[in-house]
Amino acid sequence: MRDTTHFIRAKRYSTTERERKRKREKDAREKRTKETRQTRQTREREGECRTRKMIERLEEEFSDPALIRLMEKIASACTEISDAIRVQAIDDSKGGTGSLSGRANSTNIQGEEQMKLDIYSHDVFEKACRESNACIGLISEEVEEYIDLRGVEQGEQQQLAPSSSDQQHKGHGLGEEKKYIVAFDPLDGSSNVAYGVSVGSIFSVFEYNKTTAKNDGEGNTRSPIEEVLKPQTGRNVMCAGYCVYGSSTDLVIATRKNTRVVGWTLDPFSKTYVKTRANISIPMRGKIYSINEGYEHKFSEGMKKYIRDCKDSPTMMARYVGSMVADVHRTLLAGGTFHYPLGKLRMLYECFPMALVIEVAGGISISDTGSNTLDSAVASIHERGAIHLGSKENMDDLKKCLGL
Ligand code: AHM
Ligand code: MG
Repeated sequence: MRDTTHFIRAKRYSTTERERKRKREKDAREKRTKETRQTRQTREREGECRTRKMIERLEEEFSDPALIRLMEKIASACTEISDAIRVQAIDDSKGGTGSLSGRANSTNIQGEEQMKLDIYSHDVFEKACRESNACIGLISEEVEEYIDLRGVEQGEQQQLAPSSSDQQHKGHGLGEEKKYIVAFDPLDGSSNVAYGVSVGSIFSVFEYNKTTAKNDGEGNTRSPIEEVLKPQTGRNVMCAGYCVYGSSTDLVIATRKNTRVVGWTLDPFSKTYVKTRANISIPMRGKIYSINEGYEHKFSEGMKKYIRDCKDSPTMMARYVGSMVADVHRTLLAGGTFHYPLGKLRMLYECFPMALVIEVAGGISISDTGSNTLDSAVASIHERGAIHLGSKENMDDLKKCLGL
């Protein structure tokens, strides 16, 4: 008889091996499913956390639910922009088609070259403001015309699914009157991104008050854009702020009503803005002056004298990042002065918001002629102006030099 013991043993062995393999695969599959489920649950929990308290203790600063919603949306837009800035070089090095690095091969209304990130940031900001259902119109550095949102009041607004954060606030925009106009520079200093230098977003919020808009003196009602551009426009900014994408992402908001400047720092893990500075006041005197001295030959004699005095002073130092948000943020926290006398910076979404932040924090912001920045009249939405801002005592020194 043929000896089949070896064959049977081999068969038994391979059956056991196959079973083991099958079990190994099943275990791995179950492990993967469990991990995926856990990841999804964690993300969902993080998401809930994000919408539940995207900005810590925001309600201490604002009472209007529409404004709270708008600020939450702006904060989340800033998170998105912050993330995009930090990964764009990585995406680009991998040759991704959706890469956000470099030039967009287009120019904005001021004839300045746009970066892909400028356009991306504008889109993110515009979407956020639209989704807040709180805005009647928008003004952006990257778009020539005023963006009128009145037309979508009934149609598009009804179709927008309210987010979970919307649902927490009663009256999530449906039937609620839209009354805010946001002017923004979605990505200030964007040419610095290529070198890993701090950049930022700046915004100011105007309120369109139908009652005051009616009182134009001639029985007409001013349109939202006329209301934004009426005399002493800067005094109509009800709140303003910026987000600096630096070694940390910091959101700073000034409210005229509360006369308070508050700072939040983004926790990159929970994507929550943690209130880190409850009431910022600018030091009375600082040791830093900040200006692009490369243009000194174009400056007034008074400005040249101020720079000379700073250089002669044993305590003064110069710092200039070349991103307004970063230079103003440092000026706000450390004191001193920031200047752009040549009138490059735009009034509605660069000068006014920074002037409000500095003024509410106890500092001063003026034009070249010494008038308070917020008292300036603005005739068009992209109008530019000269600006000097900073600590009271340093600004007094400057005013003396300028003969004011
Ligand atoms: P941008 O809005 O096109 O980025 O330009 C504004 C920036 C400010 O952030 C900064 O203060 C200024 O331009 C720097 O200009 P300069 O390079 O002339 O010093
Ligand atoms: Mg800018």
